[in-house]
Amino acid sequence: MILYGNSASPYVRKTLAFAAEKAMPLELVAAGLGGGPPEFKLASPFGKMPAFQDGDFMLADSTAIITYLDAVQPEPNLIPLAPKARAKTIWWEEFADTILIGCMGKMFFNRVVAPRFLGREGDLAAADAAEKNELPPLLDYLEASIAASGFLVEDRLTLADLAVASPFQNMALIGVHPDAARYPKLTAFIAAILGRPSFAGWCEQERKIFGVT
Ligand SMILES: N[C@@H](CCC(=O)N[C@@H](CS)C(=O)NCC(=O)O)C(=O)O
Repeated sequence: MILYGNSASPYVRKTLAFAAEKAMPLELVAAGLGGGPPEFKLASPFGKMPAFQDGDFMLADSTAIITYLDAVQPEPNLIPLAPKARAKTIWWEEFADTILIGCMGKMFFNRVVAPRFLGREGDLAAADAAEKNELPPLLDYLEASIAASGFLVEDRLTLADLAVASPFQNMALIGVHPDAARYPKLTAFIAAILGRPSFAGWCEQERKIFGVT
């Protein structure tokens, strides 16, 4: 099975971590931002990463890909089966993919992606406004939601944790860290989830590429 993209995308990283937690072999082939082999363009009609290939089956979108991986290999379970926990897990993935990444993306895109990879200036005022105004309520919400167990749903690792933790690696790459004094549960959550073997190797590789110590 092939995943097309770059682990620096929070959607790609989440998908890689999901597969790794299930010990499913996934080969990462570089693609995105206009690059990538013809198969990437076939699998992702609008050029967004990640895209996916399993034989002649092609698919785009991290949530769609994760749905496929989960159906192919249900164990270990990462999307709970109990109705309320299952629905909450999907809520957290949606929160991460749209609200949290929507905010983080303004910082990451304008401070790093635009100047470094697209050769144009980013909108630094938009990045600063997102960090100052949009981010704090999201961090407050997460701090109030993480259970004493350190997980978001069912007091165990689920897709919810993988989806929410992933964009915090992008924030770390641009030096944005939640204040540990104000957000102790969130700080511990981020360290624990991104420190798992399913994430740690990718995070380490990205730190080297982005020159973060
Ligand atoms: N809903 C999609 C979002 C994918 C997405 O927006 N990927 C970004 C990178 S983080 C991308 O490929 N952007 C390039 C573009 O929009 O052309 C998913 O979950 O996979």
